[in-house]
Amino acid sequence: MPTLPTLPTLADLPDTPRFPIRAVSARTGIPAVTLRAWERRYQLVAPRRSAGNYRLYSERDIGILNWVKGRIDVGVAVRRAAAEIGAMRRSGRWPSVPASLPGPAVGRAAAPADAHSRRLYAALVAHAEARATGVLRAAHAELDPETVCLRVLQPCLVAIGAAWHRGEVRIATEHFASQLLRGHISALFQAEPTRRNAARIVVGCAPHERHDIGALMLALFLRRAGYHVEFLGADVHLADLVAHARASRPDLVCLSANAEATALALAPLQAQLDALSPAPRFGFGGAAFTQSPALRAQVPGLYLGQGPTDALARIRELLAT
Ligand code: B12
Repeated sequence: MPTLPTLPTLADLPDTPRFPIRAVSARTGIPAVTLRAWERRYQLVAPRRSAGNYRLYSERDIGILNWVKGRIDVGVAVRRAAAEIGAMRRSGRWPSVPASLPGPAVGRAAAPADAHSRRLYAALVAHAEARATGVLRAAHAELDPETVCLRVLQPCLVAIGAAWHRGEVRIATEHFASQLLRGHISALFQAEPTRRNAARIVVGCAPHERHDIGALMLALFLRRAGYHVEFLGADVHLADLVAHARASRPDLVCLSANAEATALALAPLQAQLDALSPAPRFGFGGAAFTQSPALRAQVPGLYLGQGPTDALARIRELLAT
């Protein structure tokens, strides 16, 4: 008699913490608030935490939640389904993976970030706003916000800039795309809770610098990492910033520059901040400093690295001391 292939069980699914609660909610159809309540009441799964203390679920966690949802859908009470899965786990007899379970192990594979980025680009150059927001929604269902920013939005903006430079898209198209994506990141930033008792960071752009999307991404990453972040946007006036720092006493001021001229305008700031008591630290970054490393030595202060991920690591060290 031919041997039947063994069905994979939930224990065969990878247990690496990867997915934020929003992605889990999209993949299971269980609202985030219910996921948190089930965790408290029934300890169905124990998601680990990101550096910013956000829940991260594994493929196996999603499998368990889908299994429980399947039981509820056929009329079993959640408490009972939780007890069933608990007993199976303890005995080591895990249920098999439901054939309909989405995810990389079984069923439809997730679209990689660059596929989302390409779809987003196509929607934006066609000025198809609803399609673009649909792509953003799909990307967030699969990826954490940091990955969406760095691997979906940033490459899309760079591609739009290059197409504008080659004369393939209009200025109006570049403006439409950058405004839509800026608005999207701004909404993510505002949806994050502000933390009153955390270290305070002010983020903005150098004088006359209008490219503020990179700085906004940095502000989002820092807020998600638990800092108290104030975002001032483009073209910050330095004397006014110093007056604001005197009154609001931030621990750190972070400014971004995209071009050499705006980067050099930052040179006097460190000395002006040093005159305050307490004196905030000053960090800078942005495309100008990435493209021209020699500029870093011309601006007193701390170069925070090429992107928000490097900056976050440096800021953690800086503010811990
Ligand atoms: C959108 C856009 C605009 C918008 C900006 C809208 C806004 N609110 O930001 C508008 C229309 C205003 C604009 C204006 C101009 N733009 Co423009 N613009 C762009 C475009 C298409 C996207 C920029 C962007 O958001 N990129 C995505 C972000 C996420 O990338 P980023 O800024 O580099 O940020 C990343 C890192 O640098 C870093 N980072 C950024 N800030 C900080 C800060 C810290 C502390 C740290 C640690 C890290 C960090 O982290 C980010 C994430 O990785 C780019 C194309 C491109 N290649 O980027 C052109 C581009 C930057 N623009 C360009 C130009 C020439 C201009 C103008 C001079 C055009 C003009 N003649 O008017 C003006 C300049 C205005 C000014 N004074 O600043 C050129 C710059 C060429 C150069 N290297 O000098 C580019 C590259 C287009 C091109 N291919 O030629 N622009």
